[in-house]
Amino acid sequence: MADFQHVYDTPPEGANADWTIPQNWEHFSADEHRMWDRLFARQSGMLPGRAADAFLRGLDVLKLSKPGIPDYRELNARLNAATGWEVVAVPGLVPDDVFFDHLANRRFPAGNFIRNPEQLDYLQEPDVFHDVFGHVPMLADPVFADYMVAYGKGGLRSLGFNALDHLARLYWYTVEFGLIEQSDGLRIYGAGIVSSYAESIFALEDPSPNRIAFDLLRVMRTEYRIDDFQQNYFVISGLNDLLQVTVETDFAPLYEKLETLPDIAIADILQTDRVLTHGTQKHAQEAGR
Ligand code: HBI
Ligand code: FE
Repeated sequence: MADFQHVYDTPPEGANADWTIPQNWEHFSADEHRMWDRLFARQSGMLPGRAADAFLRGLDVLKLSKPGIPDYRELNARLNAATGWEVVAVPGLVPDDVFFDHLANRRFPAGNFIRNPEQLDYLQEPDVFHDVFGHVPMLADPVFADYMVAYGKGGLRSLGFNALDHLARLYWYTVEFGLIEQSDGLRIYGAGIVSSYAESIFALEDPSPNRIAFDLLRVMRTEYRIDDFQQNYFVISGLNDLLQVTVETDFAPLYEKLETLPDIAIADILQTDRVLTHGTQKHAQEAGR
């Protein structure tokens, strides 16, 4: 985390105790709005046939095709009407407990800055495009919106079990890098994929990664990296499954069991996995990883 520009261990100047700040939409420059439009045009043009139906519906319901960085006063009126959620501006990454508390209360924290042209394809910190284009459309889906609340509540509980790293993997392999099986094929619902041009193609079409059926315990054992494409993608068969498993599971015994089980490396396949596509791991080998 050290090399992030926007990480704070106490609320920065002007921020509230929960790290929120005014979006101050008027402060965005024409260049920053143009950067949003450039990213939006590139992504929205390539997502039909790749993004999950729920994601595409969310883009439409929230009218995110309107040019420029969305003004949360307008965006939240629509989002609130859809699922009771709202987007709140934050300066950057916030502490886990603050983050979970926002999610548990139907508030999605969005980084109040946008990447510069050199960071077009990747930046490690979530900017407003990653957060609002990547995450917010799915929050307009009632089932996914309830999953995110359940996740936030689970996150707060996980802190008491010192089980954050296991729970963070669930977030990583669903909310950030999740795939879903639709009747018309595999689709993307994870924000980290859907906001990335290259990874949207890699995750669905490249022969390199493994694509494995989602299993809660298996995912919570699986390590991840934040600086490269994933080598394992986990596939749910429906948003309801994700919500059910999160709401119905008693995580306390799960955390105890996880303590006795070894982690799984990022590209490994287990005998018990239901493998949808067995990857070549070409991407990993080429890069000498
Ligand atoms: N803070 N603003 C912000 N956005 C995130 O996505 C975020 C965060 N803090 C912690 C965090 N994500 C992850 O550790 C989650 O797995 C909890
Ligand atoms: Fe994210």
